[in-house]
Amino acid sequence: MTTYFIDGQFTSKDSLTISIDDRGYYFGDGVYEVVKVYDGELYTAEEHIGRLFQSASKIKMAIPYSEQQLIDIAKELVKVNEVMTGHIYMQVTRGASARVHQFPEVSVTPVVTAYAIHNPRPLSNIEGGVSVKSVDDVRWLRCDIKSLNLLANVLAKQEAFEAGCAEAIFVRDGVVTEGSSSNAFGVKDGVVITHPATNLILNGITRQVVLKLCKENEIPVEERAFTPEEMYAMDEFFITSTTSEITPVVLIDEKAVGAGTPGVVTRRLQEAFARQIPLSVAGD
Ligand code: DCS
Repeated sequence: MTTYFIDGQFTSKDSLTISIDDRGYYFGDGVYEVVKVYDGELYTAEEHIGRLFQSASKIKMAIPYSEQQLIDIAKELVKVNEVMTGHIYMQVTRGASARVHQFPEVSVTPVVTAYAIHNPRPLSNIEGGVSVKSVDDVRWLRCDIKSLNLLANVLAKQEAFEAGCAEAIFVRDGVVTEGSSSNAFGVKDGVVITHPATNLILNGITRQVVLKLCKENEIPVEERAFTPEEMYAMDEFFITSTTSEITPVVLIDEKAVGAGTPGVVTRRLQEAFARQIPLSVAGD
């Protein structure tokens, strides 16, 4: 039986209870993280938990644990659930309190919930690439916060799925921002181009890893806004996230990207990425 973490306790899914008054349930009033597990070890856990605290602080919520305590909880979940390749899901809501919009009394403690789940690397997408669909970015203006409020992302992903695509690519005011649950990158004439880390995107941990790998491999990068027209004319395109890693995009709005197959810069970055995750899963 899978062991979950809620409110200070490790427990089975069947015996855990969540209050109907939880503000995550009423308002999506909380923040979350997804941390990858490779070879039974957390990958870039400090960065993810650091971002969880930043997200919480941006919504004026105090997490009732230290960063190290949350990392220890995540490690324990990986261990007791014997997850080798998978991920941790962790969320913090502002707690349970009768439904009024303003914050509850300070005595109401935020609720931390987490679980570990087996989830293989999406190797067929990583190898063969995916199709994406551009969708209007109707999200709020604080996309830098990894908030539980994901309705616009859910609707965009559904629209993409219904069109037979793996991901929706958001476009706001004539600019490509990011995916519904990923960051978006183009490659033109050997230069990697991605939206800068402003309030309009989530500064993905995988995005940051990719920018570091570009630097190490002397691949030039431009962090700048680009238009959908530029996107269609890219030689290569790829999306990144904790679970999808570096996934090539071969079709955008039914138009082939470059030659319609994953590009050379994307492949170089995938290889560099695979080299810095535990060896036993690099070919998993
Ligand atoms: N942009 C958005 C809107 C996201 O939701 C995510 C991750 C990313 C970018 C990529 O960030 P990371 O590289 O830090 O993962 N979304 C998580 C999710 O909801 N499931 O998996 C990852």
